[in-house]
Amino acid sequence: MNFELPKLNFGYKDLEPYIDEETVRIHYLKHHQGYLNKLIDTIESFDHLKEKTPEELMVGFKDLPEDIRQKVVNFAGGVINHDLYWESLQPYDEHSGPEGKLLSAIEEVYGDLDGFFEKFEEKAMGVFGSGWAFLVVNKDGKLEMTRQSFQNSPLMYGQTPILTVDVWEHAYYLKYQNKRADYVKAFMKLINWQVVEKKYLLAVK
Ligand code: MN3
Repeated sequence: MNFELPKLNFGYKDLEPYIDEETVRIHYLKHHQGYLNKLIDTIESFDHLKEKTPEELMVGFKDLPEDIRQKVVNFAGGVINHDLYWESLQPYDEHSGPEGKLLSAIEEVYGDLDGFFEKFEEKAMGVFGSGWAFLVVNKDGKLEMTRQSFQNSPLMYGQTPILTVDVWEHAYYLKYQNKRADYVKAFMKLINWQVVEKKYLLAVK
C-alpha cells in the first residue's frame, strides 16, 4: 500500500471560482489525509493487508477480518473515492469534453452530453445524506450511474468507477451551503474527460 496521498494535478486555487481554494485545501489535507491515516492505523498489525492496495481491500472486503471490516471499508473507501474525485477534476477548460469511444458510449446510453449531465445531476441530487454519485462500467461493460452512501465503493459490487462527485457536505458547504445542485453543476464544468476516457478504455478492454 502507498502510505502517501497522490499529489493533486492542480493547485489549491485552480478550481476557482467553481470550487474554492479553502474547500480544496481542507478536503484534501484534512478529510482525504484523515481517511488514509485512519486506514494505516486500522491495518497496522495486519501485515497481509498492508501489502494490498486500498482498491484490493475494497474488492475483497468480504475476506477482511470481521472485527475491522467496517472500519477498513470506511477508510479504504474514503481513500479511493477521494483519489478518484481529485483525478476526476481539472481547472476549467471550455474546450474539454468526452471524445472517441467514451463519447460514443455516452451517446448510446444518454443520447448526448446534455442528457448525460442531466442524469448525473439527478443521480448526485438523489444521494440521501453523505455519499457519492459515480459513473461506472458495469459487469456487462456498459456505462451506468450509481450512488453509494458513506464511503462505500462500486468496486464492492463488481463495478469499475471511472468518475465520481463527492456530495458529502464538506465537499461544498463553505461555498454553496445547502445548494448542492449548484455545486454539482459547477463540478461538471471541471471534469477531466481525458482521465475518464483513460479509465473507461481500461475498464472495457
Ligand atoms: Mn469528501
